[in-house]
Amino acid sequence: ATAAHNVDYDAVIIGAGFAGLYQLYKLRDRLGLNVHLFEKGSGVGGTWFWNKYPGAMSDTESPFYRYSFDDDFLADWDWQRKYIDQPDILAYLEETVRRFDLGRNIKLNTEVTGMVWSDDGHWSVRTADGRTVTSTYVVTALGLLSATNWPAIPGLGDFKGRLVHTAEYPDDLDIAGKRVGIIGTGSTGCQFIVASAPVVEKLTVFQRSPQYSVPSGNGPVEEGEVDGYKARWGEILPQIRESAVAFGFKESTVPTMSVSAEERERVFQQAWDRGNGFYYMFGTFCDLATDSEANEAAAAFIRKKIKETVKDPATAERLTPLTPYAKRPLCNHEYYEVYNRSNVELVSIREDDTPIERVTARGVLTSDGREHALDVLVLATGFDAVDGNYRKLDLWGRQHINKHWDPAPTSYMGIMTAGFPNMFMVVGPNGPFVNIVAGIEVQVEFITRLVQAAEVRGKIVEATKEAEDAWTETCKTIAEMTLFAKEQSWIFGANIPGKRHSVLFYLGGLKNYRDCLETSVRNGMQGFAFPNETTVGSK
Ligand code: FAD
Ligand code: NA7
Repeated sequence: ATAAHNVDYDAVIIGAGFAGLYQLYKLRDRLGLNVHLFEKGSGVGGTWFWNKYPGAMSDTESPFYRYSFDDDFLADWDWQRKYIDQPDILAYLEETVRRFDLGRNIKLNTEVTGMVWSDDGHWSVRTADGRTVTSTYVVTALGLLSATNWPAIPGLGDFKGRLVHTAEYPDDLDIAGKRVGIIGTGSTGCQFIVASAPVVEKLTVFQRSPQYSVPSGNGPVEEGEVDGYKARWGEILPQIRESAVAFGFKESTVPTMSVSAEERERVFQQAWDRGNGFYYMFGTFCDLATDSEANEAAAAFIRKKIKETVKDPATAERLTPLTPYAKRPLCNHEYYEVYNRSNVELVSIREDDTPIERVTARGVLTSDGREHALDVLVLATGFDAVDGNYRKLDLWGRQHINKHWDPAPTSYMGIMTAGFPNMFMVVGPNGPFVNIVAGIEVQVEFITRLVQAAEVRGKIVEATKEAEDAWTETCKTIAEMTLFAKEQSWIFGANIPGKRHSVLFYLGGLKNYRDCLETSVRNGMQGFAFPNETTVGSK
């Protein structure tokens, strides 16, 4: 294709994770565009390049945490365990690059620092090395859990041991035989805790909020299991796209309180034995995320398990959440069991317990005057989720992104935001809350259609403000129907001090999300404007 307005590229993509790599393939090999991808890391893989901490893995089961767009790739790539570990996911994404020859259009070690839209129809994209390139379209595949949250804990700089964040985990750190402390017990913290406890001399867990974690059911795949999946892709893949959370199981349609207490117990126990957090939350009954009584029944079952599992009653009590079960559901192999080990200590740093006073040269000082001596301090304090990486950019559409997204980030279907023409977001604000790879594929495929439409309709496309406002309202309405909205977590940006609690996801499920996209397509890309359309051919 010939680039418009004498630009360097038809499309620039930012980010080489699942989203950016697939988008590169689509725009280059399916639309035949001249595409260039910038990645700030020294390798591809995104999340799976950066998060190299012990225990890092997906909690989407192995068969469903992969691309589905290429039949040969689906047939060729095997897996050994129920969940894929970080090194294997990274190897898979590196193989994606090799297999589709993507490397020749990827520039690593190159951070994009700013972007400016020009109303003559192109973006100027500035990189940290001081260079600027121009492009008709830009796809921001910046990642939704990618902007590291470094907490403002006093004294972090004084620590003389090794201080690391799980999301920027170094290659050269060996924790074996060391005294390790960890702050944060989210999905990441729990994975690190389970993996590190058996190898370190002592593990001190600084817990602000206790977590609900159900068993993962991880382990080696059974004989013939992988081949069984491979024989059934034809039915599995459509099922995922027709489901709500896209985790490869059929969501329950049974209300929790419509069955007897014994039946509830049986269903929760069956899910506990099967494993997987999303299955426990969405495969057991249909209303755990929306009905308080149902949610409490599921939470009470987990609390009972904690009490049965953890031998020291005081530790069990500190590990037991009393809040609703309404954060991203977690699963681990033997999480609560870890606290029965003699080399693991749980320190509750809740305000009314023994909060951290400061980090010292030797370790962590808590409000009871104890200094917990450490060789390594690990921060598993999460991310400035979804819009975090956007706000770091000097990003100008018709106005600056921070002004446009004040007080909260918005979008039309998670893909475009009004006033930022030709900028397409993958997993942008108010995209679907699902198994992310499945969500990414759907969005990338839609973005490809939008670009294709723009190519024949004047090379400029933009979400309309009306469509964006309506989508924002839809996301808000759905979110308010759920219990998730009442909990403080990254799903609502509530984990970052000073960040406003706002809706960051479309919680209506993948099937309904796809229906919205399809409706737009059927109505000639409804919700998007092509301002140059009437002048096509006159240039
Ligand atoms: P990312 O993989 O985050 O890639 C974004 C890339 O953009 C990064 O490489 C980053 O360096 C680059 N980048 C950002 N800004 C710039 C810039 N300005 N210039 C240049 N490059 C830039 N999801 C699930 O569905 N299931 C799971 O089990 C699951 N497990 C997870 C476990 C962990 C520990 C984490 C952190 C996340 C997990 N996720 C999971 C979410 C995961 O992020 C997504 O599944 C998926 O990997 C996101 O891919 P992406 O391409 O959208 O973003
Ligand atoms: P999360 O889920 O945001 O968890 C972060 C954890 O760190 C959580 O336990 C927080 O406690 C804790 N935290 C955050 N800031 C602080 C400070 N300042 N002091 C003490 N403790 C703190 O991030 P994850 O990386 O675990 O997971 C994010 C997603 O990535 C996950 O859902 C997967 O999809 C992959 P809090 O609960 O806020 O009290």
